[in-house]
Formats: sequence, C-alpha cells, structure tokens
Amino acid sequence: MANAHLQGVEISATQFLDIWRHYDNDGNGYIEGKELQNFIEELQQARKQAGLELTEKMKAFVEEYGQNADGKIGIAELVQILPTEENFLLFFRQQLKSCTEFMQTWRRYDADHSGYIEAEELKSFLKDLLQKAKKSYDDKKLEEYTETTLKIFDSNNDGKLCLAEMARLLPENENFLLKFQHVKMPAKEFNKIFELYDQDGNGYMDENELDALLKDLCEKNQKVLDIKNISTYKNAIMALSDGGKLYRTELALVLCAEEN
Ligand SMILES: [Ca+2]
Ligand SMILES: [Ca+2]
Ligand SMILES: [Ca+2]
Ligand SMILES: [Ca+2]
Repeated sequence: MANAHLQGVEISATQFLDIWRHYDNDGNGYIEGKELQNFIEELQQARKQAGLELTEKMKAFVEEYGQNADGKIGIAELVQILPTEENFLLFFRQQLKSCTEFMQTWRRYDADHSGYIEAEELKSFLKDLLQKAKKSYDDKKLEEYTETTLKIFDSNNDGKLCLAEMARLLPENENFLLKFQHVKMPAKEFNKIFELYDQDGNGYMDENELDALLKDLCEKNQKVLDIKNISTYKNAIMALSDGGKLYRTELALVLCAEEN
C-alpha cells in the first residue's frame, strides 16, 4: 500500500503517514540504513511505473543518499522530498528555525499550561498556520491534518505531544532538546536541583540562576552538552518562562523525566 502512494502526484497527509510508518520500519523516528535503501529503490520504481520522472528534489536526494549506507532522514526531510499536499506541508515548512522560536510557539499554544499540546491545541496551531498563509481549507481537512500530525509526532501514543516529541520539527543542528533528553532526571532529584539553584528562594529562576545551573549541567555531562552553546540553551529555555520568571513546571518540561 505505502509504496503505491509513492506514485502519487500529490500525496495526502494520511498517505504521507502510511509512507512514513512503512519505511521507518523500526519506528525510531528516522528512515536510515536499510530502510533508506528500500525507500530509494521503491521510490524510483514507483515513479517509473507511474510514468513520472524523478523531481529535481528526488534526484538530488537519490544522488546524496543512494550510495550512502550511513544515510539517515527524518520526517521534515521526507516531507521535502515527496510531492506532499501543499497545506499539510506548511506545518513542516513553517519558520521554526531556532529553538527559541520553537519554545515561544510551544508556550503560546499550550494554552492550558498542561505541559502538553493536546489535539485541540494542535488544531488551533495548524489553523493559525493555514490562515496566516491565506490557504483555504475545510474542517474535514483540518481534522485530517491534526490527526495525522499528532500520529506522526506522538511517539509514546498517549494522544498528546510533549516538548521532546514536538521538537522533531526542528532541524537537527538546532535541536538541543534531544540532547537534554539524556540529562533528564527523576522528579525528586529535579525538585532538589530547582531549590538549590533558585538561590534567592523566590520560587522561580531568573536568567542568572539558570545560567549557573546550566554551567554545572554542562560540566557534568560534557559528552552530551557543549558549554559553548550555553547561551543558546539559556535563551531557548527562558523562552518558556513567564516574562523572565522561569517557574518549576516550565523548567520541568526540559529537565524532569516523565513518571510512567
Ligand atoms: Ca528507522
Ligand atoms: Ca495543553
Ligand atoms: Ca505523546
Ligand atoms: Ca530565583
């Protein structure tokens, strides 16, 4: 089924999801190694069968990855290669160029401050995007985009998106959130740390307090975090805050491991 979708001149959101799931066989969020070689082979076959040339983007892609056994692509890249429905593409093409912007967007759309983007919030996010781009859409399509986007990013299948899940929207080199996944700590430890670094004990961290915490974190986790990036980390995390006051629940999104 999924490889038949590759023949499409315009691939719908739902078809895109089928393709993604089919080729990311092990579900790790990337199409890599053998998965990628399969995808390339079947993409070429499908285009031939449909009597279509490879697009310029596809050609460049085959050139780059065809002989490259270590190749690895994510969703944002796949969406650029395939002739995906224009409105759906918007989501992946939007200007989330930096981590700071990403965090600001997160803060805006997590309207109930639950620490998650639930389906309704995601829908309003997508709706704003479509409106901003002056695209026409109907409710049914909007539902489809919401549902599909949720399925794509919701790796633990709890029906809502946490910060780390949504962070897959960011380009790899901007994606420090993935690195912070490795330094997350259990709630008990996190609470201790928060109290320790909230030096004046006023219940939130200001920029200086966060700076001190990040420095120590970087030193302790040199293999994962790079102290040279500390201002990037700091600015992005502060973008989650309430006008420069970073409360515990906000910092927890980045540093506290979810209890299961
Ligand atoms: Ca994979
Ligand atoms: Ca929410
Ligand atoms: Ca989830
Ligand atoms: Ca403080």
